[in-house]
Amino acid sequence: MSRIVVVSNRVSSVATGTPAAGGLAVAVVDALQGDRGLWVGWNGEVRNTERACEVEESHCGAMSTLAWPLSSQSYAGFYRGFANEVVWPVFHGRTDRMRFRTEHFSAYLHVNQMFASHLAEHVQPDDVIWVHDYHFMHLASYCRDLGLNNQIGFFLHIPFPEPENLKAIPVHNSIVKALFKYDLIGFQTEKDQHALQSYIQTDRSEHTAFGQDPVAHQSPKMGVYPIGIDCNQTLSQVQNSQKSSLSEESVGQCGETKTIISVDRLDYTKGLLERLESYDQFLSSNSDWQGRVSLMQISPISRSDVLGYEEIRREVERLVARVNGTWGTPGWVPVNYMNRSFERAALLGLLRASHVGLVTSLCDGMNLVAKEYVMVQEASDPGVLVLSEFAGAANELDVGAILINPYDTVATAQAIHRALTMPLDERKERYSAMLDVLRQNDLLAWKNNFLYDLYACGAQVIHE
Ligand code: ADQ
Repeated sequence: MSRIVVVSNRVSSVATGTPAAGGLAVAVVDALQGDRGLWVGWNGEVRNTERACEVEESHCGAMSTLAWPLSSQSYAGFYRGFANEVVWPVFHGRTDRMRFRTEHFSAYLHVNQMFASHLAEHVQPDDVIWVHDYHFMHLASYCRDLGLNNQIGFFLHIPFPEPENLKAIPVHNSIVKALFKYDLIGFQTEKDQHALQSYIQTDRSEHTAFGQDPVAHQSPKMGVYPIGIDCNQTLSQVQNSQKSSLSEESVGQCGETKTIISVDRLDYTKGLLERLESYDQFLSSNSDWQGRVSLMQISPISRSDVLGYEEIRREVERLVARVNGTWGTPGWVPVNYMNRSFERAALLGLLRASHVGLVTSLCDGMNLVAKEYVMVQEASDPGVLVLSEFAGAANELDVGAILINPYDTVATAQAIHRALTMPLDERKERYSAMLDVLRQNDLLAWKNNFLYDLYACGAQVIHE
């Protein structure tokens, strides 16, 4: 029987059972519960050398996992260098943050090639390979070189950049050519798919090197598969959190206080600075809310050794201190700022107990926190989602969220006020419209739609 073989950068959080504070890890764990298959990736360790014998095998439900360490050279070039100092910023529209170095790209290729070799050893001919995210854009290409003829699909969890941004990466041709070796490329939104298609069109019409390459004329199948959440599991997890008193203790310390919650990795794409400025603006223009509202900002530290992340952390800390210093009183802390990871049930409990969910991403593939916030609300008294129009989730949750442009701090402050004062009937109406969407486009739909298309598209293709 054919298995699903999943490739993603990290598998360690599953194997060790530590809570994952990243969308991909959370989604992949939830999506594959109960599936028979294999999950391969980096175990999160960095060693001096890379040896094939260091592959660790373990089990996660019905899935087996295979994970291995990276050498310090691969970690620096592949992970920190090309993946997170080139692809991540450029794909999120931040070409100004790109630091391209040829040796980092070589390390990226090396790691993709190494993953392909591991796959070649472990996959069976009828396995279907599902590759996740921007760390592995060249993986199918190396798999084909090694003679793997399996169907291989790629899902991009982050946005795809507009052609003018993509072209800032000196090796953009190589990236797109490599993507063409997949049978199926999946995106979060139409806009992302359109961005790749317009790159291809522009390139063909300009007759550049890539446009003249025959491979460019055999486009792989592409599709839009907005990632969702496992609605029932999320609800049952939040029921567990109600058994603990964490949410009641932490949210709404005294009866009259309302809580705004924001949960995101400490990353410059999430609009943390803009959010804090907006909250500051809100407190400044709504003095009657001073002492009656608090912002719970949960931001696990992420990629602290990647360029720019220490800087954003310092900036966030400075702004939190400024807002608390300006508005705080002996009995009231305006921003409750935490860097820790939470058990899933506890985190969902905090989301449920908060009156407003505030998502201000400047650019975001989807943003699962927005979906989780809506899913766990109490139907009889739901909170309000204030959502950046630049998060992929806005394409679906526009039916009920208050959409904002996070750069417009005055309008965001007004949206916060509107959310805090929204009448119950309107809150219920908005919540129920969003709930319908979440149930329709849930995690199972995402997985099934992608795999259905992957099985369907590659069956008769023989890769030379
Ligand atoms: P992320 O950028 O990590 O994901 P997001 O989609 O919001 O962003 O997912 C974060 C996940 O981690 C959520 O499930 C959240 O509950 C969890 N989490 C966050 N902070 C946590 C904490 N302190 N403790 C425990 N859990 C925490 C990437 C892309 C997104 C895309 C996802 C999925 O950047 O755009 O939506 O992948 O495709």
